[in-house]
Amino acid sequence: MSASFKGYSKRELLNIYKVMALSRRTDEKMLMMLRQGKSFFHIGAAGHEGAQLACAMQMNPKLDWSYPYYRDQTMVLGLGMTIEDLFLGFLAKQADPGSGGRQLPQHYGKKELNIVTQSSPTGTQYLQAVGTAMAARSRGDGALVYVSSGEGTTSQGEFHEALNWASRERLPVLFHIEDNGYAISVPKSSQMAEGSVYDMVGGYRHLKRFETDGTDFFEAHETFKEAIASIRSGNGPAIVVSNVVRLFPHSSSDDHRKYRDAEDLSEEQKRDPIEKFRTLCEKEGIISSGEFKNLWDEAAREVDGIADRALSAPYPAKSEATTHVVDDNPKELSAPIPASVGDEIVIVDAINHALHEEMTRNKNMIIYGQDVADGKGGVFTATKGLSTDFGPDRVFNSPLAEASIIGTAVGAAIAGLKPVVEIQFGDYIWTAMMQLRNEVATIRYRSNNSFSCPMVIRTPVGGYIHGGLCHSQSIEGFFMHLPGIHIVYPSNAADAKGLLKYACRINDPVLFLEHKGMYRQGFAKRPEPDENYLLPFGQAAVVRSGTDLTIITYGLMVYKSIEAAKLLEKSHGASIEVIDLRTLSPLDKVSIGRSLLKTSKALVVYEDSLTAGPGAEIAAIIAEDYFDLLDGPVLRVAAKDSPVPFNWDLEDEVLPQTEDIRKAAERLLGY
Ligand SMILES: Cc1ncc(C[n+]2csc(CCOP(=O)(O)OP(=O)(O)O)c2C)c(N)n1
Ligand SMILES: [Mg+2]
Repeated sequence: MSASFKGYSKRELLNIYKVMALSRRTDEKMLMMLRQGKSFFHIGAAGHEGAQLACAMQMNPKLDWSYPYYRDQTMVLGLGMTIEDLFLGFLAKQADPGSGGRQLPQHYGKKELNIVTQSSPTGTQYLQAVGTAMAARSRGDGALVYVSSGEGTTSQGEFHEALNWASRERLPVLFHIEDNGYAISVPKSSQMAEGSVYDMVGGYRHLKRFETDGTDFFEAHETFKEAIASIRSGNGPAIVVSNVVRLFPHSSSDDHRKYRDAEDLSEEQKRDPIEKFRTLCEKEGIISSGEFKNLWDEAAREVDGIADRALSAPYPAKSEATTHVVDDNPKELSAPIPASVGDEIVIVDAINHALHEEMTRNKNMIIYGQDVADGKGGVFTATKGLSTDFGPDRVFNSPLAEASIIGTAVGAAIAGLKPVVEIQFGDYIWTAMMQLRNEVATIRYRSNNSFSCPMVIRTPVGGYIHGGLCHSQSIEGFFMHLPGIHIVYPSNAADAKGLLKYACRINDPVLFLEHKGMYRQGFAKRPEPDENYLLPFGQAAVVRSGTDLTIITYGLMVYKSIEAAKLLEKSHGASIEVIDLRTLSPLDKVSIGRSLLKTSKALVVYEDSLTAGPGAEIAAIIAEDYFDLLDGPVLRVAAKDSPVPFNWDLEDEVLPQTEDIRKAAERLLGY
């Protein structure tokens, strides 16, 4: 009997077997508990254990980061999560380290092990891993970043965007594709041209490619050793395609007999990685079948005991259902009155100066987006001079891919950088919508406050510039519906500076909307506040006071509303108050109420299209909270429910005009 096999001592081999057995026994136990109605979802690792453990054993969770997908149970066990952690998550208990019971089971996360909170969309993890690798490189700490998915997920565009970015910058990312041949019921042949993911990604320069039999622990271990060594020696990213088997249906909601025949299923069983490992060791004579049997049974007993303890752990309190949507305890940051002011500046320069000051102050801040670097300095010159002053490591052009910009910013923010990124036009933010809706907005909530992704997303919006359908959009209505992201929309240079600096300092994501038609307008010029000026969110400004009617508005509509108010003062002697909301989330309801106490009449004016737009929400708030104050209906003036056309006469028809506001206010004054 040999004392070692393939370089592993007997004790090491037994440990490897034990972890794989614990993982499999956990899958089995969870499925049984599911049938007993103790939880509602399970997605198993059975068949993937060998490749996962082979990788995890060679990572350093104190230094390295990982973005494991839902099938990576043996991976996270190998990194140091406990069986108890897994059951607390499965049973949605308060002490679940991933999410405190907020997320579905098998959505891993554990701060102490650098296992980053995972969500459900297939593929969003890839760009985040790239962003974390950017942060690791900027720190120079030698960390590598693991990210994984199944083979089906490699059809997602974000997978390819991540490979493109990582290989272009030679970032230390380990891509692990666990190819089990199916994406739920869809076979690989319906995902890609014949061959393997290995072949498909052959065009990315600087990407080291490996393919391995992931059901053979020993082979996979050798493969990962080579891949990890290559990354650690600074060669850039590597991809390992592990050919594995999916021994259970896709999840507890699936029955694979509907789409896989009996022969296919029994062939898969022959490649069970745990059985393979056992047979190899037994054949070698290093471990006896009795010893394996003992370990297998012991694993079941251990899992049973842990599951029982987890069952009696407390659930989260109902009162906690909506905590941590945003930072519940933000630090006091306020200098709402400028200590001094300088020359008058336009909005785009106020933004540029705010960025400059914050970059000087915060060494972790980085700026990127399309065309942001000098000579161009942004298509509207908002970032002019910044790459020259702060260097290409901190201010740089991104590839032309919005999901890449937001996805990498998530990963960079999670790892401690402060990304302040630009989406060149709000009209093109939609390619990043999955990242925004299911990642940026939910990371704090879903991780039960363990992770957050404080970042600023600046983007020009709005019309009146003959920009046609895709350079005129107002996007705030979509985002006001989204808990977890602050929305800022300044109307003048002083506010723009104070609000942007505040956005750069807080611990939450901020969508910072800049009306491109106002960037250089004289009417939005203001004396420049000093560098300590911070304008906190949720504080509307009364920009014109009055007693007969309140116009609630923001952005460019502030000026059209003031014009309309002046016209009605002249024609009717009306005294109209105009409130500039300045931020749409949070929304300053108190200032609206205070004004209605005087005027009893509310007109909401916004550039976004009418239906289900910001005005719908504001009107509903007024109806709910201030109905008793009202002396007339709440009216709205907004863009028509139409795309914004290029032809300037048509554009004028669609977008709200001073005359529309004047008419609506006149009607309301008649009540
Ligand atoms: C963006 C998105 N689309 C669809 C789904 C539903 N879904 C969850 S897993 C899955 C299949 C993934 O297959 P694969 O990447 O091969 O991984 P496997 O489950 O086989 O390990 C699908 C379609 C999802 N979660 N996210
Ligand atoms: Mg698959």
